[in-house]
Amino acid sequence: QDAHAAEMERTFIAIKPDGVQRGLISEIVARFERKGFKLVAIKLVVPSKDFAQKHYHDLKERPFFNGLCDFLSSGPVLAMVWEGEGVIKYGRKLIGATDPQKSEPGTIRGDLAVVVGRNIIHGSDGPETAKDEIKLWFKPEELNTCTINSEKWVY
Ligand code: RTP
Repeated sequence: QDAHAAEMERTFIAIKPDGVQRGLISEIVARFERKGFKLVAIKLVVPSKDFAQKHYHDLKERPFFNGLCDFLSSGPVLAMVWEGEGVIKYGRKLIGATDPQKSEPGTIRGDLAVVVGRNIIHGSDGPETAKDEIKLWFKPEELNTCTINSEKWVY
């Protein structure tokens, strides 16, 4: 099982301050959990602005970068690592399009958000970003490897 887990795909998912303040943690965590993905790490943190800038470094040329970093550091963020086959791509599917006006009903943003600046959740957009973001937000010892064992029921 450990060898299996070591190869499993992982993604970084964060509920932004708006999602936390609106009481949407359980609703969002439930969607990933029910799908069959495995929770590997979870913590509530208030990121500093400097940390938010690191997280969003790819967007530093965009006009909304400063406001976005102010927003991410404005309150508690629920940082998580989820694991499972195809979790990076499928996690983005569960989340829905960046702009909630364009996200399909049934997706997290489609069902629970209205505007792009308050789209409640972040998910890594590819394997490299996932690796970098997990490393930025979590220490290796914070990543759980053994307590939840749903694999034999999901795969
Ligand atoms: P995320 O990284 O948060 O999962 O979002 P994403 O990949 O779907 O979208 P991305 O283009 O990476 O943008 C990151 C976040 O920036 C905010 N944003 N604001 N026009 C705007 O005001 C604007 N555009 C993007 C959103 O919060 C988006 O999630």
